Amino acid sequence: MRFYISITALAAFIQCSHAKGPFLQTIDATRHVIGNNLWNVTIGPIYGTKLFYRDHDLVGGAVGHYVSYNGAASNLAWNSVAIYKKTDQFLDVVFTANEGEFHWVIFPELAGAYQYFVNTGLPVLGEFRTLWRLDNTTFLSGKTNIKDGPLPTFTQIQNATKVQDETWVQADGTYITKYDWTDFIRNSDYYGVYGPSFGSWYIDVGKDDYNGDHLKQELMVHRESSTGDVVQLNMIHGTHFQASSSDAFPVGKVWGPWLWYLNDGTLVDASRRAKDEAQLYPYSWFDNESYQSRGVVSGKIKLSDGRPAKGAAVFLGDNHPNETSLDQGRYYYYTTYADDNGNFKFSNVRTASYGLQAWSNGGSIRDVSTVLLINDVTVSKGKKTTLGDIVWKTQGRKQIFQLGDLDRKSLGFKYGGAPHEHALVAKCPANLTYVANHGNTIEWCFGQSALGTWTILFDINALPTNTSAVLSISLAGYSSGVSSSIFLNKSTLIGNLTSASIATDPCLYRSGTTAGEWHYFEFSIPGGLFVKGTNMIDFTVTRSSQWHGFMWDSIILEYA
Ligand SMILES: *[C@@H]1O[C@H](CO)[C@@H](O)[C@H](O)[C@H]1NC(C)=O
Ligand SMILES: *[C@@H]1O[C@H](CO)[C@@H](O)[C@H](O)[C@H]1NC(C)=O
Ligand SMILES: *[C@@H]1O[C@H](CO)[C@@H](O)[C@H](O)[C@H]1NC(C)=O
Ligand SMILES: *[C@@H]1O[C@H](CO)[C@@H](O)[C@H](O)[C@H]1NC(C)=O
Ligand SMILES: *[C@@H]1O[C@H](CO)[C@@H](O)[C@H](O)[C@H]1NC(C)=O
Ligand SMILES: *[C@@H]1O[C@H](CO)[C@@H](O)[C@H](O)[C@H]1NC(C)=O
Ligand SMILES: *[C@@H]1O[C@H](CO)[C@@H](O)[C@H](O)[C@H]1NC(C)=O
Ligand SMILES: *[C@@H]1O[C@H](CO)[C@@H](O)[C@H](O)[C@H]1NC(C)=O
Ligand SMILES: CC(=O)N[C@H]1CO[C@H](CO)[C@@H](O)[C@@H]1O
Repeated sequence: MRFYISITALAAFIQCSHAKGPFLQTIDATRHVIGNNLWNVTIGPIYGTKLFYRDHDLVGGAVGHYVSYNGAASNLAWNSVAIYKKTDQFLDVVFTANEGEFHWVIFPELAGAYQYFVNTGLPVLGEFRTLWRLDNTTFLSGKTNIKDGPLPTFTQIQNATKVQDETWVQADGTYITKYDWTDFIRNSDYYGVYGPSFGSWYIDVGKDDYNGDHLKQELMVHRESSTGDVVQLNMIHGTHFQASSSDAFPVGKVWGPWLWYLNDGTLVDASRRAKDEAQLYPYSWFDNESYQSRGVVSGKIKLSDGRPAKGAAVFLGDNHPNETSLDQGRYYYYTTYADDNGNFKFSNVRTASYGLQAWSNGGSIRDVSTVLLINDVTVSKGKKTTLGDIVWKTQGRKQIFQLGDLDRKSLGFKYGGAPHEHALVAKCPANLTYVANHGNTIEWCFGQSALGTWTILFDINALPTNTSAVLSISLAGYSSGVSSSIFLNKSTLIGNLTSASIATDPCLYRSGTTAGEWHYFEFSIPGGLFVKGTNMIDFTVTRSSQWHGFMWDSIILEYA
């Protein structure tokens, strides 16, 4: 027996002095080294530096790892460091700040670590992130689900002229902006930065901790413009493309665990790892009762006119919501799409009561402008909540014309959904004429910004006895400073879209091309104003602001 005990004691000694396996090593009161045989990082009062992996320092002269909120105004300062949990499988090391606990979960064979944050005292905030600022000679390129390539260099930025927030124009007229490295976070399977020999990635399978809905976008990676660092961002609560997103979080809200993963820089390996992680979610090793307590929600949605809610966007969010689905962010959020028959299913939903919403995502229900809301959807641990057949009441009006699909996106219009590029809206014309129900939607541009008039011509061959109508305007996004007036047949003002009366989001001027914050308006048109034959609706921009304006989703005219 003595023999075995001394072996164990010797093993423990080796673990401390030579750092075999997952370890926490204290250098002094404010400096600790964590890692395993494959990697280690030295974490100071705020920053993690000296990130060694395969004998190479991946942080070098860059700032390193930290956690911060509200536009980098506040970096979390670690008050204490401790081993939170040690099992046969892993070591969970916790760094505690006034705002909460940041955990690193280290497995022996894993290059990288799982990370999670438990809120204890975060203020009301919009932006909350963890990040790596890494060595810019090791990492050269960025990768999101929609963009892969070299980051702009520090020299290119310094040699260009700043035109707005993190945006520069180069001598050849092309732009550099960090916002080109934006993606829809719920579509992301893995993203990060890489070079010829090393890659650093974030793989967040769960995503229910993020704020917002299907169209939640975030900045993923970029070049730090004042230092040249390569930045790998983890915006776990963000505001970059939203009108508002200020939230007060319950104590105990947990973000993560997500995986921060190191490799040799190959994308196939990172992609394979992401697929493997998806099979493991929710992580069985994460011993947290609320995290493990999950159920299933399913149902079948049919429109009140009998059509199945084919492909509808379905969202499980705040119960009795007082914010838009994109703005919600206090708790946990789930997104999916209905199938061809209107069936939907959410798996692995945390136990709670939710508000379920559904809206058109185009296709065969592209004309439906109403939003389904069902409150008090209760999810219980290990149970299936079956909502059965749900009837979604449509607006039930007779259509005169529709331009674009109702899907909260600019897709189908010129530049709609194009690769990120700053100032694309400046290529849309000042004046434009579109023939409803005839023209290809590509003749309409995704955004209206310049002073001028965009006209829709539409024919009415037989006037009904009552020509009262409703003009519905759905905007995929809006950046303030641009106002317009809407006229019928040149003479009758039927409404206006006025800056300051519409909540603004930065999407259009931050190289967004698909969506920002969704807005929906209905304008009544009294009877007796249409003529038999050709009529017209004009959108006349009366006030403009460069690169700002309206990003279109759909325009629908219907008899009331
Ligand atoms: C961290 O890794 C480096 C490089 O492999 C190594 O020299 C160093 O001893 C490691 N630190 C600890 C505490 O294990
Ligand atoms: C890396 O950062 C340094 C400053 O720390 C800068 O001089 C250099 O140009 C940067 N490299 C790139 C490729 O941006
Ligand atoms: C810097 O800008 C000048 C023109 O203003 C251009 O000729 C030169 O190639 C640029 N240099 C770099 C490194 O981009
Ligand atoms: C588990 O989650 C609950 C509620 O989200 C939280 O209060 C608690 O601190 C968490 N425990 C751990 C170990 O993270
Ligand atoms: C919605 O309600 C929550 C909780 O009552 C509150 O904190 C939040 O400010 C409200 N949001 C809006 C936009 O009123
Ligand atoms: C747009 O049309 C108006 C009215 O016809 C005209 O005054 C203006 O010059 C046009 N703008 C452009 C850029 O063509
Ligand atoms: C025409 O329809 C509108 C909307 O349904 C209604 O408010 C209005 O009273 C009707 N007018 C006449 C003359 O029937
Ligand atoms: C916009 O229309 C509303 C009513 O429809 C009106 O009260 C407001 O004065 C208008 N604003 C502008 C700038 O035309
Ligand atoms: C009420 C109204 O303004 N009607 C006009 C609609 O547009 C046509 C064509 O320009 C005119 O002929 C109508 O007078």
